[in-house]
Amino acid sequence: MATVEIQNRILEFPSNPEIDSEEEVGEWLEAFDQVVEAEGRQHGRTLLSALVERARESGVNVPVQLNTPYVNTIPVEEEVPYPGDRLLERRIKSLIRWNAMAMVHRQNKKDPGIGGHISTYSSLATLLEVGFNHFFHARYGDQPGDFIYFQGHSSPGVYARAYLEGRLSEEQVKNFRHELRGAPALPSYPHPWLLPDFWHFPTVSMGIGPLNAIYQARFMRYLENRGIIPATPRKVWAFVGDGETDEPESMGSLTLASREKLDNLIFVINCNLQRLDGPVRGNGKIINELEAAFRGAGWNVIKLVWGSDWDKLFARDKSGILLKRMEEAVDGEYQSYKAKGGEYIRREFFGKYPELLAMVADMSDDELHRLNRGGHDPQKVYNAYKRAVENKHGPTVILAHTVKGYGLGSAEARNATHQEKKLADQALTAFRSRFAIPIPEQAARDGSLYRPPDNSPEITYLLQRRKELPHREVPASNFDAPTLDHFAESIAGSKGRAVSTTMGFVSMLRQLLKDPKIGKLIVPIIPDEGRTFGMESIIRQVGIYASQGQLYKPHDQDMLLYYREEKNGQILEEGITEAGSMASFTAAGTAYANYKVPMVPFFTYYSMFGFQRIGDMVWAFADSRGKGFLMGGTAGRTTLAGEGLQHQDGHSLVLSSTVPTCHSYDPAYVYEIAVIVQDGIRRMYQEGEDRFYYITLYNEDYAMPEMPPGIEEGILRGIYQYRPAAQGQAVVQLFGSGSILNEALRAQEILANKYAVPANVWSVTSYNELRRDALAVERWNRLHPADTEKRPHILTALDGADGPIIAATDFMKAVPDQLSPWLCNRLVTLGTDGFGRSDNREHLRQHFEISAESIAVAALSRLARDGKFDAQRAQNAFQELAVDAEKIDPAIA
Ligand SMILES: Cc1ncc(C[n+]2csc(CCOP(=O)(O)OP(=O)(O)O)c2C)c(N)n1
Ligand SMILES: [Mg+2]
Repeated sequence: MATVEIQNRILEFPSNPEIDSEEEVGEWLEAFDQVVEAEGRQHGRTLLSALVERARESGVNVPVQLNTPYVNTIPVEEEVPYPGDRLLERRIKSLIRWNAMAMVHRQNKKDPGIGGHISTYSSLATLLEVGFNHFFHARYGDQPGDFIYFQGHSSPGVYARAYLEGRLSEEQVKNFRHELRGAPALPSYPHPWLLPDFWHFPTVSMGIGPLNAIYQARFMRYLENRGIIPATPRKVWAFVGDGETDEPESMGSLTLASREKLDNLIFVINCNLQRLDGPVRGNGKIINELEAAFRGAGWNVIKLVWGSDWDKLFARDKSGILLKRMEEAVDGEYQSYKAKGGEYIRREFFGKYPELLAMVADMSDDELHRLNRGGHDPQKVYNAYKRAVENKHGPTVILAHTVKGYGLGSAEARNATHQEKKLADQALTAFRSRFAIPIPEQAARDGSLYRPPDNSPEITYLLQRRKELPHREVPASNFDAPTLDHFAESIAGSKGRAVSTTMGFVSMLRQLLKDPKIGKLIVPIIPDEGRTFGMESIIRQVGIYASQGQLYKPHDQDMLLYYREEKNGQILEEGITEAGSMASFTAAGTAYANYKVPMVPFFTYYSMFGFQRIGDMVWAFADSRGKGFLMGGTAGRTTLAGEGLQHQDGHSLVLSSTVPTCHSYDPAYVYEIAVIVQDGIRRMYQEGEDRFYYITLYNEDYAMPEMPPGIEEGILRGIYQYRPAAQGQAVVQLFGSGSILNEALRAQEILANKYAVPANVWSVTSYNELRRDALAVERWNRLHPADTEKRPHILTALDGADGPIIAATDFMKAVPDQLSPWLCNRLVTLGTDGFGRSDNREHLRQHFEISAESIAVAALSRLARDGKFDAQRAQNAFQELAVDAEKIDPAIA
């Protein structure tokens, strides 16, 4: 049998007696052991890699091994010494630990139930402190510094450090979670909305931080490759909980990071083995599970399992029994060892094998309990970070083994530790002694804060090590928004040609990309939907961003609109991931603050797969004070025909209305979009307003009219009269939005021609803007009863326009109903409540009762009820206009 074949057989059938020669294997192993002994582990690794490579070349099917032994990736002999003052850093860390704990404790004593977390930070302290003291940069030359995505629940520790640095005042710290008392205070978690010069990234909704961090690192490369910012050694650090990795968002985009070779990205996973309720993987090992997942996804994995205390035990272990025991024990047991102390560890861990027990015979129970885990050992952490920062082959993840509730005495490693908010008096004094906090016993019991004097060695060192932390800063705007003249083509209308608002928008985007001033700042983002929206020409115009350029000849290269990928391409074509696209939108929409470049993102997607799928990320975007345009394509439950209920969106406008800084518009004509986009760019980037836009785009083709004069303000505020009654004083008002405005216009004709009922037609571009205005006015009136009452815009806009209002929309009735409090019983709403169908537009609009005929009969019906039209004639109209009055309610169909 050929050698290759034998090897293959061994791998496939390792227990085949015919070929499984123990002796032969033994010889190979012995030879290998000798090499490692004589030349070191690194040499062993090199040899083995070469052998594997050779085997692959010879066609040997080498099994993939994703897990390494349950020890540190960096062997002790490869470590470099710690560069800092360990003792002083430990003092500082102790003070931060104390203040973090005290901040939460005292607040809960004062205000039970106000909440807060002490055990997440207690596990993370060393991991953060080594970063703060030795790795995180405030800036690189004139460029901003590193980005840190903190675990949201560790915020007390981040605050406590800033307090020692003097960046936060004692008053702020004392008002942790008490922001509404007229004094400087601190919000619970990282919220740029609430503390804009401190926090960059809202991370407390789990999974969003790691996902956004990946796309942030990618966006940094995008800006560099496009020549918008210079390349720097800047890093994105994401601190992630081990329980947090359960979230699909945390793990869903790992391959993007390796594919893009993001060596500017470092994940630190705080493997304290616990989440909120209990162990993360009680029956297994979260570190090994994550190692395999990250390595499989192509990341550089650094396991940081054991602290230096274990090194001497490893040195004593000649047979490998210690590693064997470590491999055997599962996380549930590792948790118990810390929860139950030294005697238990001796009995349950070391006691399993006499040889192992003998190894620790000279150690006290207390020493066994204190055998440190990797994530609590600055020396090990420093070395892991150093490797990560120096790695040039892609992203790195550090899997750091820690203890949840570290140092909290009876709360350490307990299942309930996450919910611990207060410590008993005894635990507080024990904490004070363990970490040597120089305050009187009573002060300890009260959870008093402690900051040494400015000239103390601790504060001096702290400030010396780090002049300034990365903090959020927004430069003054020097952005000149293009005026409406730049949108001339969009305003001129389509000259009778039938086009969709989507097509109109794409042309507008093409023009914006050509703008000499802001063209390069535009970031078009699409999730594999470019062709759906007719964006091929944009792909040709500015190219798709591809960090490696285009390594292949596209098959359509000889065509005008070929698939063009370029290293400095401008489009972010994200593939089928709305979450990933939203993360890019977030990186781009906050670049004005993070990179000091006012990028203007347009994320165009299937509106159905937006807010309802990634709403939490949109919320975080708003918290981040993000700017830009979300363009909801294929909008409308009846306008997107043929696709059925999973595609047809009739509710994204309801969902978008819930986000405070999101301004939602449902335009019917391209000139409306032009006015909204122009003003949006001006307000967000020139005026510096914290807002962003959601604009629906439809795929129905119709002639786009030229913009009538004097309606810009109406478009922006949400309503303008588009076509008054041709003859006579209107007795009914028809509201239409988006593509359904055309149905309202047709209804106007039916009513005039068949029933001699004059009606005005209004384009309602935003019910939500009108509602927000009315709410603000109403609030002012409520608060100022002695002043002259103000009127909401919706009422002044309708001055002189009498009769019932029939509001028809391709969205749910809840959208126009937002105006009910002010339009009272004048309002009749027609919308698309219920599941969609796969039929064509005509049938869908009949089904949902928003067709022109349905609008016309709704008007007659309402006029009849008001005594303004003959009731029987109204009833007959249903038959005349073929509207089935007895069909099933679409809301429940
Ligand atoms: C999306 C989301 N779901 C649930 C929570 C509630 N929550 C807060 S902390 C936590 C447990 C965190 O465990 P882990 O990620 O391991 O972090 P640790 O505190 O252990 O460091 C949970 C479930 C949340 N913040 N976000
Ligand atoms: Mg955890």
